Amino acid sequence: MFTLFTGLWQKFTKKAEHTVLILGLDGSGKTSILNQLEQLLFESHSRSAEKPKPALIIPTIGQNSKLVKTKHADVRLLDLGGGATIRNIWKDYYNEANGIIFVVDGTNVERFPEAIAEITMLMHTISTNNIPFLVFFNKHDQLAFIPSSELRNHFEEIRSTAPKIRFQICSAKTGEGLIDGLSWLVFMMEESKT
Ligand SMILES: Nc1nc2c(ncn2[C@@H]2O[C@H](COP(=O)(O)OP(=O)(O)OP(=O)(O)O)[C@@H](O)[C@H]2O)c(=O)[nH]1
Ligand SMILES: [Mg+2]
Repeated sequence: MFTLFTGLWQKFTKKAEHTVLILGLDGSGKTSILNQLEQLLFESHSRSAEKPKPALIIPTIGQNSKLVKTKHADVRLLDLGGGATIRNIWKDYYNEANGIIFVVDGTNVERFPEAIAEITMLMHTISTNNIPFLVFFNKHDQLAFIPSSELRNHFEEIRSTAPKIRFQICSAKTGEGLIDGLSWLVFMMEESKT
């Protein structure tokens, strides 16, 4: 009886855990975003404890994984390498995904077509009708960042193909936009659960 009760109690009180894949071309800033999010959420949860040391950022071969705690859910963030030859591992993780973050380097207009091609392929492979899809336009702190009206022109077609999609300008360097984007994603993942 006691076990049954504690089991039920845990079921109703335990926070949900979601898995989010962080995808995007090499050099777009996925690992930097992962580290900055960890830092920002760590600061908001434990002010007194020692801060984690920022990791040395090198191109990712394979994956980096971190569990971050938000108010409503725990989120396992999986940052997968974006190099052209590593991208074929992405599909091995699609089944685990409750949400997708796709990172675009907002300063690199020459690579927008490549990013759009990867997003289109992703949308054909996984059901983005159910899975919320957050596009981070990263590196807003840089002068070379493409104006938002121009970004919209390039990526508008993608926005119209997925119902649960959000475009978010951000900077992994300053932290701008990261929590807003992640909060939206958690909200959408919680909503899809019910
Ligand atoms: N100024 C600026 N630089 C950034 C930002 N985000 C990432 N960078 C830089 O961009 C470079 C690539 O960043 P990474 O985080 O390694 O990119 P990645 O997407 O993980 O790359 P891969 O692991 O190769 O797929 C690094 O030199 C970062 O310091 C940002 O918001 N602003
Ligand atoms: Mg990386």
